[in-house]
Amino acid sequence: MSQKKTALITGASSGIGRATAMVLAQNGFRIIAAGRRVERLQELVNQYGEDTILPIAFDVRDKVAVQDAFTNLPSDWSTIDLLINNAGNAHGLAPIQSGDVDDWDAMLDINVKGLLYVTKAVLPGMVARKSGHIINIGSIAGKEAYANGNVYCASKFAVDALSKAMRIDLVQEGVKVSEINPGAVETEFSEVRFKGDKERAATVYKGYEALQPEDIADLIHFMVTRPSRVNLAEVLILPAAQASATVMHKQL
Ligand code: NDP
Ligand code: 8X3
Repeated sequence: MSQKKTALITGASSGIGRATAMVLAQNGFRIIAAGRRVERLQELVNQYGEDTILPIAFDVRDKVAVQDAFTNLPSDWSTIDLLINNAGNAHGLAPIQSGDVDDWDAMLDINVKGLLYVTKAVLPGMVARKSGHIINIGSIAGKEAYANGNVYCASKFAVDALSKAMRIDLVQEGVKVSEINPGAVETEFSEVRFKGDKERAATVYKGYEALQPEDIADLIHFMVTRPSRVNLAEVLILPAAQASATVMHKQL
């Protein structure tokens, strides 16, 4: 049995999740890398080896597929020490009166219900062992609503509420719950939000230095390597040029 800690990272095929998989793999963790794009997950296996990366594919919206993926984990990967609930995206940026209900469904189903399904599958082992750490990736959008952000903000406010509530419920079970709330991070996030419009996505990160996914990965590595008595419960991490959800010092 491996002495290394095992981290399950959702959304490991891109952006923050992928960078976190890489930083933790480089620092002695084994990673269960989850996402839908298996070819992206396979790249991690090619880079770090199959003893270090186990790719698993499921859509977090599919609660049966999520549960099956965990039930069918190889036995030497079934002890999960660290869960990073990262999979998520914004879909669209529109006033509530003209929002697309399919976009609303996607954001609530992925960012909120998907996080719950994965957590539900992983928690029994952590509770039985009285040990574990869950890190939820929220957002500054879960702290401040902004124009046209409506349902995405609501989904991240829900992540904020769930993180606080999970911390309360799980404190007596020996499971730590932490939340990271990033400002603007340059990933595929805006490409997804603007449905593949790369030009529009690029404007989000123009005129200032956005956070890079590695900045969040480094923070996660710091958080998970503190002494067991320490829980960095909630961290707001912004680009130096960002002061709030909407105040950005841009030099265009
Ligand atoms: P990316 O678009 O680069 O990555 C999103 C990840 O989520 C991908 O790996 C994607 O994998 C996965 N994902 C999306 N939908 C599903 C699904 N239905 N089932 C399984 N996996 C899914 O964006 P980021 O890295 O920026 O986003 C990661 C998290 O960080 C999100 O929760 C986001 O809300 C949050 N965040 C991002 C910020 C930013 O400015 N970028 C700021 C604050 C928070 P695949 O498509 O392969 O399934
Ligand atoms: C992503 C950051 O400000 O675009 O959560 O909502 S923001």
